[in-house]
Order: sequence, then C-alpha cells, then structure tokens
Amino acid sequence: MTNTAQRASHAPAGPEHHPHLPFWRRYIFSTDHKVVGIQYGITALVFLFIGYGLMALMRWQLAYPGQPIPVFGKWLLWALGPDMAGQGIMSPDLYNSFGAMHGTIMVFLAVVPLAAGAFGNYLVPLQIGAPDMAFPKLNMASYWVYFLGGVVMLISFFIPGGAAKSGWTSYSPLATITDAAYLINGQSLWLIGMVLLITSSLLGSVNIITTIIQLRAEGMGWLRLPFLVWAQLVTAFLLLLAFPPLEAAGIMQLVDNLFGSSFFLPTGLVVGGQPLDVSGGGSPLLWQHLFWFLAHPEVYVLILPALGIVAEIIANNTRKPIFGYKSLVYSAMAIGFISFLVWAHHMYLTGMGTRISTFFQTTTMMISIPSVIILTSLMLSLWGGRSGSTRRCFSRSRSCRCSGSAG
Ligand SMILES: [Cu+2]
Repeated sequence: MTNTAQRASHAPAGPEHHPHLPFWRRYIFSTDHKVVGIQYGITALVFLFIGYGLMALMRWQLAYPGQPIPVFGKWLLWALGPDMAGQGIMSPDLYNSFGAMHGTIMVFLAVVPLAAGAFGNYLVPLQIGAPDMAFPKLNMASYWVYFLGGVVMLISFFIPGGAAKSGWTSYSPLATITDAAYLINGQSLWLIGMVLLITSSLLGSVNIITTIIQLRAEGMGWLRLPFLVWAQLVTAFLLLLAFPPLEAAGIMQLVDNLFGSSFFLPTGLVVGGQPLDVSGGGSPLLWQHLFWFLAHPEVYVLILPALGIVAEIIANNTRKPIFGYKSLVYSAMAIGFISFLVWAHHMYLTGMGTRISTFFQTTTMMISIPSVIILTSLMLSLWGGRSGSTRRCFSRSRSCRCSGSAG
C-alpha cells in the first residue's frame, strides 16, 4: 500500500494539476479520469431523471386513461404535436414510445454509464494506484460517443412519427414494420443511438481492462485488488464480449429498415391481412438471440459494480476486511463466465424445444450459486463489525478500537 500511496502521490490526477490548460480542455474535453468520471456521472443522472419522468407519465396514463395530463400534457402537446399528445392526452403511439425509450434510457444511458463509466473511471485508477487510465484520449472519446448516442436518442422524440415504439428489446419484424412510412423514423435513430452507445462502452471497457492489467502499483498483486476493482474488471469483460453482437445486429436491422434487406424478416410476412413486400428468408429469432446475448450479461453489468461498491462500504463501516475475499473474487469471475451461457432463458416461448430449454434452465440455476456466495459473504462481513460512526471513532483517539482486527 505504501507503493500505491507513493505512486498515487506522483500522479498528475485532477484538473488542478493542469492549470495551464484552458477551461474547455480541463473540464469539457478533458482526458483526466476524474473529470471524465464526473461527466459520465452527471450525464447519467440527467438521463436517469428523464427515464424516471417517462415512467411517471406512463403511470399517470394507466391511472387516468384518456384524460389530459396535468401541466405536462400541455408541454407534450407543444413539444411533440397533436398526433402524439392532442389536447394533452397521451396517444397510444406516445405510450409505446415512452415504454421503449424508458427501458433504453434507464439501462443504456443511465445505469451502465453510472456503474462502469462514472464509478469505473473515477475509482479504478485511484484504487490500483495508477496516475490515470491507460488511454486518456480514448477515455474522452468514450464519454463523447456516449453523449452523442444520448443526443441521437433524445432527438428521436421530435422527428415525424416520434421515437422507437417496439420496446427496449426492439424485436423484429415489429421494429422494421413500425413507422415504415417514414424513411428515417424513431427506430432508425434508436439503432444509430445503440451503435454509438455500444461503441462507447467498447472504448471504455478496453481502457478499464488495460488499466487494471498494466497500471497496478508495485505490490498490488491480483489478490490484493479491492473487490470493486475486480467487479469493474469482470464488468469490463462483459461489456467487451457481450455488447458487440448487438452492435452488428443493430447495423443489420438498420439495413433491414432503410434498404429493404431481410436479415430478420421471415418469408410471407403478413401485417393486418396484407402480405408485406419483403424478400424474406430472414430469421426473427436470430435477432432475439443476438439481443439477449447482450442483454443477459447486461444484468451483471448493472449489478457487479454495485456489489463492489457495497463491499467497499461494508469493509469501511465494519472496520475490517470483507469476509471471504477470495470466494467473492472467484464468484464474480464465475458469474462473468456463466452469464454468457444463460441468454435464451428470455426465449422459452419461442418454441426452441425442450432440450435447449433444459440447457438454459440448468445454466440459469447454476449462476445463482456464485450470486448467493457473494451475497452470503457480504452478509457475513457484517459479523463482528465495529459499531459507531466514523466521526465518533476518530474523536475518541487512543481509546478507539476501530483499528483492531476483526472479531
Ligand atoms: Cu437473463
């Protein structure tokens, strides 16, 4: 830890160490990991609030269907036009687009950037004693590509036809035939936004992995890494390996939507009694497989950094190391690995057959084992913790028992 402290004290971290740089280089297009982390955090919280707002409006519609929404109804009418919110009443199309965009915003624009982008960027270099991320410029690019993806998603509310309406899962063929009357519709912008967001998470995850492998302070062996760093490392591998298939699939669905290909459109598609003029031969199930190959590991992208944070908080407040550190680390790795083998548990109703279903049921039950080990370790870590707030402990000076060992 001494080495860590020495290394960290030489680190040019923080914008205060770059007083010669102009404001926009220090705080806007910054390459400093702390500033990028804070940028991620603030942007993600703004999106979290927007996502919450969409949900609140949907709940209002469910509670008082067909009635004008107080206050916000007028704003929606003004911003989105009478097709979407005539007389301040939420139209079915608007409800659908709020549903799709609420899910997308919460998962891809709020929680992932908060868990990996904000906490990962800010804390990982500090906790491993690195001066900054391995690729600071890549870090800046990662944030701004994320920001651009968010802007594209938000713009989609205001184009003719409105935002995407096919759920956050964007299943084909629904996602291709909805709003097909508009050449560039909300769904196309959703796909472009997703390609940008996945590109951003790729840049970020390469950076976090390289930083943890290459920039650990001397003496910071693998099994001395704080658990949060391990959680961020496994998360980064999930982002690196699980997200690209949906980036490819997103581009394929975009080509389906814009240029009339049919990667995900079956032969003989009939919509509203009318046969649809598509060449067919594609597979809607292929989309579901590619989507859930991302979206199940996604669940662990959301929870692993949070478990890492919980572990740090428990260790600090009980004033002793967390219980079963090694089993936590190995469980996190096991979760990371098994999370690639469970995706089709979202697809039991697709008729994929009992044999495949059984495989995915088994792996899904298996992944609960490392999950329970982590939760049990965290709970047992509370055992024998020193009570009392930090302030009381410090004020008692010598008589304080906070530095004693566990038990
Ligand atoms: Cu799942």
